[in-house]
Amino acid sequence: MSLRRRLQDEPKTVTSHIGGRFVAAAGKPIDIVDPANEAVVAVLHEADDAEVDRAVSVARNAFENGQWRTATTAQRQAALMAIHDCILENAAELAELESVDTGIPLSQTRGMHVPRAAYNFRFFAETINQSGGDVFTQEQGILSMVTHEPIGVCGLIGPWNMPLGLTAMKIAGALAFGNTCVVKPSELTPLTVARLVELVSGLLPEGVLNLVNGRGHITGAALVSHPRIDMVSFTGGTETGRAILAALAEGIKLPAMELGGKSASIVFADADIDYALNGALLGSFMNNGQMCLAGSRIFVQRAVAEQFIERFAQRTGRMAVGDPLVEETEIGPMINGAQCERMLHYAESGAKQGATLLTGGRLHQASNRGFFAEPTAMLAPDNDLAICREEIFGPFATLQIFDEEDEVIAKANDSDFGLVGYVWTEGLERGLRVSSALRTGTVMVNTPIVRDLRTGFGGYKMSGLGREGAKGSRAMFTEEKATIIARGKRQFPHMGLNG
Ligand code: TXE
Repeated sequence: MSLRRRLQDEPKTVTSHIGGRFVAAAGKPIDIVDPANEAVVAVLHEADDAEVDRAVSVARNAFENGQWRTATTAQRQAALMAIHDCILENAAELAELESVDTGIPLSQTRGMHVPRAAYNFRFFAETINQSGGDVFTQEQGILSMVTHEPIGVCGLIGPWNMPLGLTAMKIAGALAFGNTCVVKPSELTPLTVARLVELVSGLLPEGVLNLVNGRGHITGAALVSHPRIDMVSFTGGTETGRAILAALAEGIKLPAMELGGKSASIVFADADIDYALNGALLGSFMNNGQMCLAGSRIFVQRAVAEQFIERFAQRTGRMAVGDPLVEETEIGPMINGAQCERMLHYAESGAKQGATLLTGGRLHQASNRGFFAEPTAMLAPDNDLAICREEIFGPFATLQIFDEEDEVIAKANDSDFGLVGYVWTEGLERGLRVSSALRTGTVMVNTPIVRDLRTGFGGYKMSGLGREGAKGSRAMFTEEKATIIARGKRQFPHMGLNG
C-alpha cells in the first residue's frame, strides 16, 4: 500500500519530540491535509507555552551539562555523517512524505530536496574540520586568539515551501558548531521534519535535537520569546520576520533571517535564447513557484522580446499540472486554498492595473479536489504593478520589456527585496558588471538556482539578515571570543603604589 494511502487510512499523529521521545498527544489538534486531494493525512497537536518551555529547558541542560558542546570535531563529524547516511537510507520514504505534505512533485523531492537535506550534514561535517580561528602575534609579547564558540540553544523556525531541505540546513549548521536546538517546522507541513527527528535523534546525545509543533503565533511565538534560547534562525515571510525581530530585541538576541524575494531574471539580447528560456522557466516554476529565490520577475531586452515572451507563454501553458506523485507532473498543487486564491487575486489585480494575461490566471480544471492553479504569465507595462512588487509565491511569472542595461538594472533594483538576481548573457564582462550593480545577496549568471553551500545565502534589504552557508552559518551559530595572552611579564604602570 502506498504511503499516501496508509496516511489517509490512518492519519499520523504529530507531537513535540523532546529529549529523545515524542510527547503524548495533548495540545489543540490541527488537521494536516494533502494539498493534492484535501484528505487529512496527519493530526498535529500544538505545543503550548509549557511544552515549549520544557523543550527549551531540555536543550539548555544538554547544552550546559551534556557532551555535545565539548565533543571533539571527530565525534561531531561522526554523528553528522551518521545522520547523512540515515537520510539517504530513508530517502524514498522522506521524498514521498514531502510530496504528500507539500504538493511538490516527487521528481523534485526525490531528485533534489532529500539528497540536499542529507548533503547539508555532510557539508557541515567537512566544514568544521577546516573551520579554525585567527591568531595575531604582531604586538610584542601579546598573543591574540580569536576562536568561535557555540552560541547555545538555537531556535530553528522553518517554512512550508521546502520544509525538509531548508530545516535540515539549519539543524546541520547549528549542531556542527556545537549547539543544541529546538526546531519548529511550519504547522502546514510538519511531517518530514518530525520523521527526520524521529529517525536521527538517537544518533545524538539526549536533548541535543528537540522538536515542537504548532502555529506560529502560539508555538513559534513562545519559542522566540523564551528567555533561555540564545538565537533564532528563521526562514519565512517578511511580516513574520518583523514580529520575530521585535521579540528578540527584548532579550538582545541575534536573529538570522531568510525572508521573501521578488528576484529579477534579466534576459539580454546577446543570451543563448533557448538556454535562457529553459533557465527562466525552471527558475520561475520549480517547486510549484513557491520559492524565495524564484526568478519570477523577468525582464527581456526588446530585440528578442517578442519571440521570447511568446515561447515563454506557450511553454508555461503546456506545463503538466497534477498529482505530485505522478512522475510526469511539473507543477503540483499550491500549499492551500488561501495560496490559490492569492494567486488568482494577483492575476485579477494585474489585469486591472494594465498587465496582459499571457496564459493561466485560473484554477486548474483537471480535478475538483486539491489546490491546483494554472501556471500563469503576465506581460507587465512597468515595474510599479503589485504583481511586479509583491512576492506571490506560486507559479506566477511577470515579463517586462527593456531597452538599455542601465534601465534594467534600475528596474531590477527597484524592489523592497534583494535576495537573488539572474542574468542571461553570452558576455562574461556584462555578467560581471550587472552582477556588481544588482543589490542582491546572490547573482546567478546563466544558470537557474544553484545553491553552493560554500557561499553565504541571504538577502539585501527586506530579504533578510545574515547569510546561511559555511562562514555565514558559523557567524550565526557561534559567538566570537578573543583571548589575549601575555607571553611573559609585561611592563605597565602600577597603580596604587603611593597610598
Ligand atoms: O509564512 P510565515 P506563511 C512568504 C511567502 C508566503 C508568505 C507567508 O510570500 O506567501 O511568506 O507564508 C512561523 N513567531 N514565505 O504565512 O508565517 C510559522 O509557524 C514565531 C517566504 O506560511 O512566515 C512557520 O513555521 N514563528 C518563504 C514560519 O514562521 C512564527 C517561506 C514561516 O511562516 C510566527 C515561506 C511568530 N509570530 C513563506 N508566525 C521563504 N523566504 O522561503 C509564524 N511563525
